[in-house]
Amino acid sequence: MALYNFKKIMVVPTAKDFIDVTLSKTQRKTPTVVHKHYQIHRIRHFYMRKVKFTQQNYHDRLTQILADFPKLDDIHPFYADLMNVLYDKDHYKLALGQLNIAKNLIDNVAKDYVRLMKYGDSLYRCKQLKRAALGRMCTILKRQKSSLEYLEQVRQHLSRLPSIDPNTRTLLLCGYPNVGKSSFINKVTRADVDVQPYAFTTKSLFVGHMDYRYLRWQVVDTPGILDHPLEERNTIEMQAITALAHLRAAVLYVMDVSEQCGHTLQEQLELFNSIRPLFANKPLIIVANKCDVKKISELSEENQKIFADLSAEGIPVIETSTLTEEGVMQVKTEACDQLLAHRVNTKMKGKKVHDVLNRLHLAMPAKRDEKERPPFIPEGAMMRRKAMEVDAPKRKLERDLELELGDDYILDLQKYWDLMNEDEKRDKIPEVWEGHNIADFIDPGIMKVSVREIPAIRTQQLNLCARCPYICSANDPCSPWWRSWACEVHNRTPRLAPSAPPPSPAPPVSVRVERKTNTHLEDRV
Ligand SMILES: Nc1nc2c(ncn2[C@@H]2O[C@H](COP(=O)(O)OP(=O)(O)OP(=O)(O)O)[C@@H](O)[C@H]2O)c(=O)[nH]1
Ligand SMILES: [Mg+2]
Repeated sequence: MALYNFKKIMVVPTAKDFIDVTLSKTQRKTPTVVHKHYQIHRIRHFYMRKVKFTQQNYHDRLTQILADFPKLDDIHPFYADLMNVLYDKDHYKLALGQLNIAKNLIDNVAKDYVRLMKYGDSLYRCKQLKRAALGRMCTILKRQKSSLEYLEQVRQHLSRLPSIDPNTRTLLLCGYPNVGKSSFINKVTRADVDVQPYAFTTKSLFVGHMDYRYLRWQVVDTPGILDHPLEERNTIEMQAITALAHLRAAVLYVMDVSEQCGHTLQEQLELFNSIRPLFANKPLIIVANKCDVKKISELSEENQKIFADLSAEGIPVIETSTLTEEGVMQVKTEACDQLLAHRVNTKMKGKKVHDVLNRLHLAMPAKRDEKERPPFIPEGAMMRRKAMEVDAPKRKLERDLELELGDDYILDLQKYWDLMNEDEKRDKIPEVWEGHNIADFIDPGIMKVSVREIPAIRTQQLNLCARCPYICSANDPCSPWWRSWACEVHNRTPRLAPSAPPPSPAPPVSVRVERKTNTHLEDRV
């Protein structure tokens, strides 16, 4: 399948760059030293080589440019017409023709000067002939300045054209500007076409791809078309017309039922009728868009008749809204099914179908005899199948438990722990803080201390503080106790620093901390 992808065309250099690059290459890649006392044939050969080398470089590069650009007669008519609309066929052909002429002229100049050089009788004369030859080649190329610039612009534009395959299954969106064509393509494909609330947002063709029935489909979004004679259509509109004329696609004619696009339904119908010849032999669907704003049933009788007439002609009218996605998938399936059926029909009418049908044979085996021939299934497979059929009790999942217990459910993942010793599953895991096991510092009787006991415990603590060898910190009310306790533990004589502030009455500390420390102390003292 020929895919039209024009991204591979090589950059076309400007005339100046072309000349600079070629001359520099000649200088770099041909010998540079020659002496007048060399034999004359050696001198002639030295300069001939330079002329031939330069000519060959020009020739190769020009040939490549000519080969890279698509020939309008060879490519699909859709692309040929599109290029005519975008770049003007005559201008394009002229530019390529000019380059071809330049190539031949350069070849002839080189041939002439090489011939003349055979008669060169001195180094000076040969050198002058070489200079003249290269000079003339460069002049020929300089004259192609505008052609080269034009072709470079065409190349840049071509490389940005969407890669539309004219032979594949295609859905083509068309209609007045601002009716919601781009919104539709964005919904059914992964394309990201600009959508704006003004006309002619889309100025060129866009393509998106989607899947339907395990097949790849391309959806082409076209710029809006206005209703005026063909001659008055601008380049933007002509791209849509070209696509309509050449792509064998299912056409989705999008109409704006709400008339928010700025064109009445009557105008949209007139455009439909004026471009109708382009829909010939193509599946056609009317997409009545923006039904979230206004439905067909809410229209005036006159406008409703427009859609009724179209339906009566056998053209499916489907109400859609790309905003709420209503009807969008219906349009997609309807259009794809219609196009598939149409393509099969066209193929059946063609000559090729007989060649294919001759090769096909649909076997309809008849019953030979009454003998029973059951399928052979290996024993191993039967066993496995049986094993699968047995109704093994389903494992109860956490989700089932959750549903069963409702609010009483507590997630317990510990029961799934895979330990060497099953009994250890429910063991408490020590909580470690800064290298200490917190359980070592918790008094089992802590919870038994009542709030009324707190002042007594506090007094006890203060007494201990008096014996503390460390300076108390006012910001850290617990520290006196800890320090005293440290003294107790280490059997050290408590000492009060002279600068230590007298222990203040109970600072505002959390009850929890107080309880913990004091009861602990009681046990130890
Ligand atoms: N309410 C409503 N607005 C829509 C719907 N579809 C498109 N629009 C709006 O119509 C405006 C034009 O939508 P586009 O998708 O850019 O229309 P278009 O036909 O591609 O326009 P051009 O590119 O200018 O030809 C945008 O403001 C959209 O938001 C629809 O189903 N309902
Ligand atoms: Mg658009």
